[in-house]
Amino acid sequence: MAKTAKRPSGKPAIIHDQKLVRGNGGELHQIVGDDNAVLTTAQGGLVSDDQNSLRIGERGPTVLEDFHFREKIFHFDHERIPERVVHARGYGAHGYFETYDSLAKYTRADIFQRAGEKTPAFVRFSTVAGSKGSFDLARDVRGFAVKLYTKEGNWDIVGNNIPVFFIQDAIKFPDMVHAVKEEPDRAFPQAQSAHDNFWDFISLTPESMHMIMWVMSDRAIPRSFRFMEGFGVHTFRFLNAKDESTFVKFHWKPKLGLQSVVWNEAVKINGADPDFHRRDLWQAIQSGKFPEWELRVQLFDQAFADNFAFDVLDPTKIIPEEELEPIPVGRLVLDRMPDNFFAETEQVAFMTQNVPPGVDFSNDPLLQGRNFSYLDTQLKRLGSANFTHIPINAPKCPFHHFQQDGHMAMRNPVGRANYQPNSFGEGPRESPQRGFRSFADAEEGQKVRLRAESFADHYSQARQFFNSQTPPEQRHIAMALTFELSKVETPVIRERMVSHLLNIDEGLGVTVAGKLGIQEMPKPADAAVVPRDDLEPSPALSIIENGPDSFAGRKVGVLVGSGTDAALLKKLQSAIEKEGATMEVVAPKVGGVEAGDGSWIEARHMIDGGPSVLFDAIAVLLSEEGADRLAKESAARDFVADAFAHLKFIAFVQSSSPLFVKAGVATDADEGLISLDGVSGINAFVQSCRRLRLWGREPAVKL
Ligand code: HDE
Repeated sequence: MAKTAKRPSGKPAIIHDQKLVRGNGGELHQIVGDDNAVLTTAQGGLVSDDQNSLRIGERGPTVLEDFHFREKIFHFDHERIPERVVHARGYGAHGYFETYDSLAKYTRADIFQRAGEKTPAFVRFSTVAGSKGSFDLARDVRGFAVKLYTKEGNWDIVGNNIPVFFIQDAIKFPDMVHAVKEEPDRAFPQAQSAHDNFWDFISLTPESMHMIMWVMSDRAIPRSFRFMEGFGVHTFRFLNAKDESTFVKFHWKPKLGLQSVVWNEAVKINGADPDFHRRDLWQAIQSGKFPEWELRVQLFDQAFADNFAFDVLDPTKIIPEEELEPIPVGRLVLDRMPDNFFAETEQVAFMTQNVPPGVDFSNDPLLQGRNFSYLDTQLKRLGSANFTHIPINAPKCPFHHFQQDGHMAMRNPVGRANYQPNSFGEGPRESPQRGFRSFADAEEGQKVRLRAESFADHYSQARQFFNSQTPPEQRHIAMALTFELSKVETPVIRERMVSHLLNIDEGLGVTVAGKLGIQEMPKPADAAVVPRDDLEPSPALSIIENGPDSFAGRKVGVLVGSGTDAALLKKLQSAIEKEGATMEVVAPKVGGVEAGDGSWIEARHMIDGGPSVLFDAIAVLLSEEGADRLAKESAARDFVADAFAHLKFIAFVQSSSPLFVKAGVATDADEGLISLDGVSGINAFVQSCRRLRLWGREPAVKL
C-alpha cells in the first residue's frame, strides 16, 4: 500500500512498501529516520542485533556464517568509486533554465523555440586540480558544468569560469594535468599549482600564457560560485531548420555581479572553512535566495570568423565582448539542493558530446578531443555502460533505443524485436527530420600532425587581458605570479617564466623578477608571432569594473560582547537585510551574550570559529568592558586586523576602541571605517558596503 510522506525538501512523495521515496528527479532514496521501520539487510532480511557480530562464545572468533556482518562490511568496503581525474571536488544543485525569446532564426534546438519555456537543469561547480577532499579556495580554475534536460535529450555545456584554456590540442591534456597535480615521487603539493612541475610545463608551453594571466588573476579565487561567470570556451555551432550554421560562444553572467577574495584571505578561509563555497551555495538555496545566471551568446558567421584577428577554433583565444556583444537568451536559476550528494553530484556524468539537434561542434581540436574523453571517463568512474540508467543522468524526455544488458541494467526493452529494421512493426525508427544532423561542412586536406599557423600568436591576448585590468588587479597578478614562482625550487624555471612575462608586459616581467630577487634579467622568450600592442583593452575582462554596486547576497559579521547595544544591533540587522544581505553574530561564546539592556543576544559563531575572512564586511559593537576583554584575545584582534587588511568596510561604535588599538587599526584610518555612533552611521555603512571593498586602502596594507 502506498502512502504519502514529507520528503526532506518538504514536498510530499510516495512511499512504497519497501520504504523508498521517489525524489523529484525520479531517484529512489531509502528513508532514514523512520521510527517504525525494522532494520534489514540489503536483501530485506530483518536484523535482530546490529551491535555485535556472531561469535563462538563471548570472547571467541567471529563465524563465517554471519551473513549480516559479511554483507555490511562488504558493502562498506565498496562504497568508493574513483574520483574524477580532474574536477574531483565539486558541488551541485538543481534548477531550471528559462528561455527569453525564440531563437528559431539561428537554431532548431527545441529549448530555444518558445519564450518562457522552462527546462530542468543540474549544475556542478568544481575545482580542477585538488582531490575530492581538498579545500574550496585553491587558486584554480572553476568548473561550471550545466546539464539541461531538454525535450530533445540532454544538453551538457561543460564549461569553466575562465573563457580560455591552457592548451590548444587535447593530446596535451594528460601532460598538463600530470604537471599541475601533486608530484608523483612525493605526492605533494595537493590542490596547488605553486610547484616546479606545473611551472616547468607552463614555461615550456607558450600557448598557455593567455590562460596563465587569467589563473593568476583573482578569477581563480572567487568569493563564491554565485559571483562568478561561466563560459563554454569553445566555438560551437547553432543550426536552424534549414541547416544554416551560425557560430556561437556561451557565456553565463551572474546576476549578483563578479566578486573574488584576496589571496591572503583565501589562504585563511581554507583553514577556517574548507567548505566555504559549498556552504555558501547551500545557505543561499536553503534560505530561498536562489542564485541566478543569464545565458548570453556571441553569435557570428563565417565572414566574421574570417576577419577576426585570431582563429575562432583556437581555445586559447576569446572574442572580446566589446567586439561582439553577447546577446541574452535566457536565465538559469538554482533552487534545489540534491537529496543525496553521492547519488546526484558525485554520479552526474557530464559529456561535451551531449548536444541536442540544432547545436553542433566546431573543429576546435580541444573540443574534438573532449568529445572522445568524456564518454570514456564515465565508464571508468561509474563502472558500467548503463550509467544513463542512473536517474541524474537519465534524460527527462521520452527515449527509445535498442541498447540492452550490461552491468547494472535497470531498464531493458520489452517485446520481441530488439533490433531494427524488423518485421514485427516494433519501433523505434530513426527520423531524418527530427533527429540530430551534423553541419555538412566541406572538409578536405592531408592527414597531418600539424598545428595551424593561425594558432601561433600566444602573447597578444595575454597582453590584452593584462591591459584590461584595473591597477589593483594588475598588482594581484604580479603578486600571484611572484607567490607561485617563489615556490618553484629550480631557478631556471622561474627565469623562463619571466622571459614569457616580458613578452606580455615588460613592467610585469620586471616587477616579478624584482620580487623574486632574480639578479640577471633574462631575455624575452622567442615569440613565433610578435606580440601585438594594438588590441583595445576590454573592460569586460576586469572583475572590479564589473562590480555589482549592490551588497545583495553578501554577509556581514558582527562582533558582540557582554553589554552590547541590542537596539543598535537590531537596527543594523534590518538595514543589512533590506539590502538583500545577511548578518551573522560572532561572540566570545557561541551560547550568546547578555546585552546592555539585559536581553540575550544569540550568536552564530564563537570568535575563534568566526574569523572575519568568512564575511564581506564587519561591524564591531562592543561595550568598553567587552572591548577590554576581547583586546586580550588574538582571535578578536585578528577579526579586526584581517578585515582591515582585506580592504573590508568596518562599522564600529566608539566604545570598541580598546580592541582597535590592540589590533593596530586606527578608527579614523580611512573612509572604510564607519562610526555607528551618529544617526546616519548605519546608512553610510550599508551604502559603502555596496562597493564591496575599499581598493584605495590597498597601498597602505600592501596585499
Ligand atoms: Fe574537462 N574533463 N577536459 N575541460 N572538464 C573532465 O570528465 C578533458 C576541458 C570540465 O562537474 C573529465 O567527467 C580533456 C576544458 C569540467 O563532472 C574528463 C580536455 C574545459 C569538468 C575531462 C579537457 C573542461 C571536466 C573528468 C582537453 C572547459 C567537470 C571527469 C581537451 C571548457 C565536470 C569527467 C563535472 C571533467 C577531459 C579540457 C571543463 C577526463 C581531455 C577546456 C567543468 O573527461
